[in-house]
Amino acid sequence: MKIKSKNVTTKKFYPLIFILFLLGDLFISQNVTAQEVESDPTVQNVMGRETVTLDGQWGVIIDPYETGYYDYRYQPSENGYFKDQKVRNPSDLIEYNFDTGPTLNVPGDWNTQDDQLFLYEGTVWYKRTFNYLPDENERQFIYFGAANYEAHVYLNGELVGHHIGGFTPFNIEVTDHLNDGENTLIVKVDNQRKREAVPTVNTDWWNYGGITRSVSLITVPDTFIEDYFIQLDPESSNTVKGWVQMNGSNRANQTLTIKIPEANIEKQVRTDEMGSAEVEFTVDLEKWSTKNPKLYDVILEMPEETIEDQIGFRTIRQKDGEILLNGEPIFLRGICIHESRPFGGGRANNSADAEVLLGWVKEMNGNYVRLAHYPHNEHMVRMADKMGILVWSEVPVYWTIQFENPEVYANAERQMREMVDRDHNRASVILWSLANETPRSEARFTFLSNLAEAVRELDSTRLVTAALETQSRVEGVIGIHDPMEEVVDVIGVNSYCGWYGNMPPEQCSDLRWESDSNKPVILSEFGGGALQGYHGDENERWTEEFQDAVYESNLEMIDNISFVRGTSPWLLKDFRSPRRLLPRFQDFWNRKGVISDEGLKKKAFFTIQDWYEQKIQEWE
Ligand code: GCB
Repeated sequence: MKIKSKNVTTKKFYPLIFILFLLGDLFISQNVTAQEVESDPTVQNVMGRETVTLDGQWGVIIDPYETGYYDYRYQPSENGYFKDQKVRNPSDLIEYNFDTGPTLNVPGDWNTQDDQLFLYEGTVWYKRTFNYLPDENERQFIYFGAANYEAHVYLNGELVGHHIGGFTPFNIEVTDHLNDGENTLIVKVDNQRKREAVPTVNTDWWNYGGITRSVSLITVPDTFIEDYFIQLDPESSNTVKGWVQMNGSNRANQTLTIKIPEANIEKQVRTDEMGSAEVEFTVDLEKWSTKNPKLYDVILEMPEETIEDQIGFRTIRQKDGEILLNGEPIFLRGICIHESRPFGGGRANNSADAEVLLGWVKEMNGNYVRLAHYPHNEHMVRMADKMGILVWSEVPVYWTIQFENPEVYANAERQMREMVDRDHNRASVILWSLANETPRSEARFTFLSNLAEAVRELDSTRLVTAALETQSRVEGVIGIHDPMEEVVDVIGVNSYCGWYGNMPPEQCSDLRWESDSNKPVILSEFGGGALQGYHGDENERWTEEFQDAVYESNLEMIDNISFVRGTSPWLLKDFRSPRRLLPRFQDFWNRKGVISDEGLKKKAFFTIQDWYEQKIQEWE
């Protein structure tokens, strides 16, 4: 196991604002203002910290022309025009008022909160005030679980941070920006699709906009534990390895104690000049597994701060075509999930949603989920830790993004880093996925190989995968031939026999598969659509019977593929998609769920459940 402590990033914001100030018009005319303002390194385990929630009703302004950001010459305003009215400059716009306008709930997508916003893509400004009395020896960060897609954050009339990427957390240090008493927080959220974005303009899911996950104000001591990575060494099941990263003026030469009381562990580490300390100790812990999702209380203690987390310890490896959980071969009995609420549309964003969604996976006899096609909220992975469900987590490198564009790569890598940083202590997460169904080219190979290298640098305890497309079919034999096989640890393949293409469902079971590689393969997507409650002949599309026939035949086909070590059919629940236009059957829903948008099970749910029961008999 390669241990590398987190890169220590310096806060880039203050110097930039200063440069902006000096360069004035010149800088603005180059239109690089907020694009350069980064958020701070993310604080680990926000759920285990002292926080004040900023969730609830926020005042909003729907601003399709970005009037609060660009003036009439289309020049951006560094601090936005929709300021806290108390600090408004005379030149600022006056034709707005948050307080007499509509409100939206945070966390929440705007599309399902207001009919007029159902198809809206653009800017919405959010505002809320909060009272706070900062303590001199403490530091504060505003934390966003996620905002889709681009966020500019203004506190008391000043731009304090900027973030790109709709599914990963970010936080901004606001210690020097908070007022004693009332504070005004304004966020510009923009979900316009862009060719150079990750994901790009073309996706098969709804572009839900807004502050989709919780917001909170985190308070930490002047020097605090910013992040830690505490996992089992995959090569040695009784060695705990990792690192701790401190942040603050006293981060060097700090002594920190790591305790696992239930295992009588109490180890001290000392930070280096950069505030990092390596962790390594030997201990015989009860292993986390799908049958026994044992979590230990892990406590990190230093004089000013104590943090508690619940961590499971397990190893995950691949060898000779097998996926090995704690050294034992395992078959992943899974399903794909979009981050949609269990009942109805809109984004899921809380622990109750996670419990229902993952509860269905358990009911289906599953032990694994593919969280498609972007990082889901933290409740999902925490719940998966508790329930003993293995997780495939991925970044939205989806279909045809601009592989040759270095900025696109930097964006994808940053999203990958934010995903790994948040979840690197979760036992449930075993697979980091680089991409979904990306077309083969040299540029794509370089892009994905670099992403794989980056993720392995961040975390060498988990496996790397990607969902590839099947590449050939010759005389009834499907071949997996993709240069990415060399790069990933586990090969994911999406294949829609019986749904897309001309082959009728019943013929899928006759297909044979071959793979160039001896790595384990997961059938990461397969299936078909049905309108729940619509019954008929199994040859009639959109009936539950047709969907079920697709499954029956595909599952028989999979039984004949010797190298498959997991399946995640597409998918648990119907989800909103602007690409799904067929009236009556789709009406903007992708109907490939085995559970309807209202949470009702279709026939295929039970077919998969039975097949997974067989897999349990075969593998356990
Ligand atoms: C796929 C994609 C998935 C789509 C699905 C479909 O291959 O990976 O995002 O939603 O097919 O329903 O066509």
